[in-house]
Amino acid sequence: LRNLHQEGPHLGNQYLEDQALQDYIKDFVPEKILKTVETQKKGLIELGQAAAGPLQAAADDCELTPPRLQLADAFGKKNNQLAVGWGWKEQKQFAARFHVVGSAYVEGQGLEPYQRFLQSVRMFLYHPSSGMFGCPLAMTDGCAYVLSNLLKDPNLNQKVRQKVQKTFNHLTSNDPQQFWTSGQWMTEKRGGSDVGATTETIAIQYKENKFKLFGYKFFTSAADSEVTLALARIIDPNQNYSQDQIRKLPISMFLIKTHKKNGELNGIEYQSLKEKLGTRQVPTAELILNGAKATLLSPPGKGVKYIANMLQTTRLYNAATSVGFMRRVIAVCRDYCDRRSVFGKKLNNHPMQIKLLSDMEVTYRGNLIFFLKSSQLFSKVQAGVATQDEQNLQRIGSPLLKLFTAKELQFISSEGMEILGGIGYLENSKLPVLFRDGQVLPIWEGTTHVMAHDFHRAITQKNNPISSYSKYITQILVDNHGSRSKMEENSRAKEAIKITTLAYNQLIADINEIINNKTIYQKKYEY
Ligand code: MFK
Ligand code: FAD
Repeated sequence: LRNLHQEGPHLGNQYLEDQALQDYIKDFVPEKILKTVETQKKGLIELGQAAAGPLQAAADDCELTPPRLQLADAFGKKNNQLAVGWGWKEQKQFAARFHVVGSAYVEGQGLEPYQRFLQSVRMFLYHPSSGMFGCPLAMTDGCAYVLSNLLKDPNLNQKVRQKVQKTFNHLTSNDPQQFWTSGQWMTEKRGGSDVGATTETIAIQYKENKFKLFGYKFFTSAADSEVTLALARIIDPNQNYSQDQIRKLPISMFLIKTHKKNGELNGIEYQSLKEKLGTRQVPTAELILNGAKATLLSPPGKGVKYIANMLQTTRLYNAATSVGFMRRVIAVCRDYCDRRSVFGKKLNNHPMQIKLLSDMEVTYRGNLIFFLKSSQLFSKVQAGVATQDEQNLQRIGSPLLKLFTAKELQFISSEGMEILGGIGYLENSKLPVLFRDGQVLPIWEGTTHVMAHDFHRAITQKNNPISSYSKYITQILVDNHGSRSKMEENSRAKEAIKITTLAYNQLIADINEIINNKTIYQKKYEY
């Protein structure tokens, strides 16, 4: 009896096993380019294989060896050390070697309109085996995107340009020794959604474009990053301000290098690491800025507008994580149902189980199409080849994609655990990690309600916004129909088209409700 056991699910090549992904991306990228990106060294096929093997092993270590903070040594000497495990360090090396961030910025190969799109597929494959290293990568890419836009400005101060260029090169490097990550320090003790009202960090100038920052950042994920973008209010040190007056000063955006040349922290003191439901692999710290030297990057008072480019990028990563997690849960569940027999037949022959798996697959496919379409629009915007209409659609679609994919994941990650029965509830089935980590996706990078308001902000800025938005949805459906002839043979795929259509119609209705009644988003999709 001791040797009896159930056959556990197997994880195969996460690119080659995903037929829906392979079918859909053909609609976005010319065949020749796709073939190259699939088969080249460190390409999609190799990444799909790593995600099922060595990368997952490093992710397991990230979970088993969470970061630790040591504020002082045994003798009481302050040392402010943040220690991370082998898996976390390995993830950083891997991300550089597999060009997870850098591939979005390759120039001169004529691939620019597809570059961000193909990089999105990379991050989609990477995230479920990343041990949440996808979090620092999101902010790294977000920072790189902000810096790349600054570099386009011919009037950028020469010294600042050099700093920006050097940092950009590190953030996008494919060399593990050169690769840096970035943080995003916005949230403070009084909150994270309404940063315009809650930011209390102040900045005092000491040289041209150079400031010292003082404040308390309440949530700083990837506290081990080499650089960060941070928000603060510039004050005149010769003036006396009340707290209320400070809160009314405009916000600016700064770049901070977290360590000095001698390895000491740059005016930064860690206070504690957060104890979290999930994302326990990620060092999320509370920290004090006590004279951290920083470079002003935005025009004074334009901090929120300038950091918004970071938000656009991180929200795409958020969606990649949500949809990537959906796919991973489904891969585990489908394989398990192919192996496990109950009441005289395989699980995948029980009608109720088929129905549930189909619902999950259909949800995944709808979200995948939405994600790919949004990535394509972002790709065109970044490459500077998007029409005005496409730019509008990208801006409008970004908050919707983030809120929609994160919410839909919760259904799949919960049902997925039940599909494996009691085993699905066990830590080493790995489904609880996805369940816990996935629960943060609707909250950080802007909650669902904040995304609904952002959508409203975007749509009211555009001319004739509703028709533009409807066109966006229609386009997603039309793209889906592009693969229809292939899909029609398959009844599950037919159902996918039907239900995806229903879901998007419902989404339009929700959006109309937001616009007309100024109410907030509520989930009510009737599948
Ligand atoms: C693994 C998965 C990847 C994710 C990893 C993430 C790890 C990190 C986790 C974090 O959570 S980091 C912190 C994230 N914080 C947020 O997402 C903040 C959420 N709150 C918002 O997004 C609020 O809407 C916002 C702070 C932007 C509101 O601030 P304001 O000051 O009330 O903004 P306002 O006045 O509406 O807009 C200021 C300017 O920015 C406007 O431009 P103009 O000056 O030209 O008029 C806006 O149009 C522009 N703007 C605002 N949101 C924008 C935007 N532009 C483009 N895109 C947007 N989303
Ligand atoms: P609040 O803004 O107080 O929101 C509370 C509730 O009010 C929510 O339900 C929200 O939806 C709702 N609400 C807010 N505004 C409205 C509105 N206008 N209409 C209707 N409802 C509304 N921040 C960083 O800056 N850097 C980081 O690295 C970082 N890492 C994080 C890591 C983790 C694990 C977590 C959980 C958070 C992290 N954050 C980080 C903070 C995160 O961005 C914020 O928690 C998030 O943006 C929400 O802000 P809040 O917590 O202040 O909630």
